[in-house]
Amino acid sequence: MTSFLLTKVRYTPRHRQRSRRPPMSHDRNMDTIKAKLAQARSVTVLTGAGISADSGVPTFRGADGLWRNFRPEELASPEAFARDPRLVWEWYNWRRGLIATKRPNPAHVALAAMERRFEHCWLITQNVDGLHRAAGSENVSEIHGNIWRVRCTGCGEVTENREVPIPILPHCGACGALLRPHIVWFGESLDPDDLERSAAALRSCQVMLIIGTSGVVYPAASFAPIAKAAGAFVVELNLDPTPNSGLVDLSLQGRAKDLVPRLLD
Ligand code: BV8
Ligand code: ZN
Repeated sequence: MTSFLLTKVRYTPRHRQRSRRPPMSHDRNMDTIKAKLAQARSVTVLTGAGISADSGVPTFRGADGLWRNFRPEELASPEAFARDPRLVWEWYNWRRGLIATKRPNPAHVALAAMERRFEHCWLITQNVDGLHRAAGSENVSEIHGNIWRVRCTGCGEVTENREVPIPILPHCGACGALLRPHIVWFGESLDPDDLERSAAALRSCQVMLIIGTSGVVYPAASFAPIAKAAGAFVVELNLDPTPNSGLVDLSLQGRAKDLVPRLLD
């Protein structure tokens, strides 16, 4: 019944907007982006939680971003960990349990393929879920860390840990001190090498793709202007408009899993 109705609706101009068929400008914009990519030797990509939403990973600012009514910023901070490390570890344990069941979606997979298609292609992600590497991307800067790594608060040793569940309040095998997630928390600086590598990729690309990020967390939120100032053609692919939408060359609204693979066909 529904599908028939839709088919019918598709052909009356007044209802066209509601039909799933993207507006003509959408296709024309997609062709423009593909033409820019066809001329590019170096492409830089910035991703956020939106690219993993189609894999079922909650975003930060979406309705599903809250945990026990705590805003992520309240838990992802050194102050929160000092105040109540058990609570913070319970939150990360919950996210690890959730992410462990998730797989890369067509957007992650398309970006891994894109890496092989360009002379230079660097992917800067704000996500700690590890899904880009799981999809086969290698040229990746995980600027906010990775949820499958832990760091000792005593000797600083960083180790891979994929235990689900992880014992709440895990301790270091070497020195016995408390372990913390090897993740960049609010108020903490990013790894200087990651910043260096990201800046080089932003300054040397002909095309920058910004995918699935609300563009409110710094320094990642300052990356698009850097690429733009260096002459790159900057494209935003996002479900909703963002503060970036006004400064990029082209902003397409839609789901990453639908839009990103189309860049390669
Ligand atoms: C620092 C790890 C030095 C934790 C994270 C300048 C101005 C103002 C504030 C600051 C500033 N400089 C520094 C700050 C402070 C702070 C900051 O930016 N605060 C914000 C809130 C204003 N920055 C820092 O503290 C950084 N450190 O700068 O150190 C310093 C320190 C103090 C003061 C000066 C300098 C460290 C920031 C890193 C924090 N750690 N993550 C963890 O994951 O557990 S940030 C975390 O939040 C994520 O990694 C990500 O970066 C951010 C969430 O944003 P998004 O990923 O974009 O997700 P969001 O849900 O918001 O949006 C999703 C988007 O996707 C939406 O637009 C939606 O429409 C779209 N979408 C949804 N579904 C889909 C989709 N799109 C496509 N397809 C779909 N299916
Ligand atoms: Zn230790």
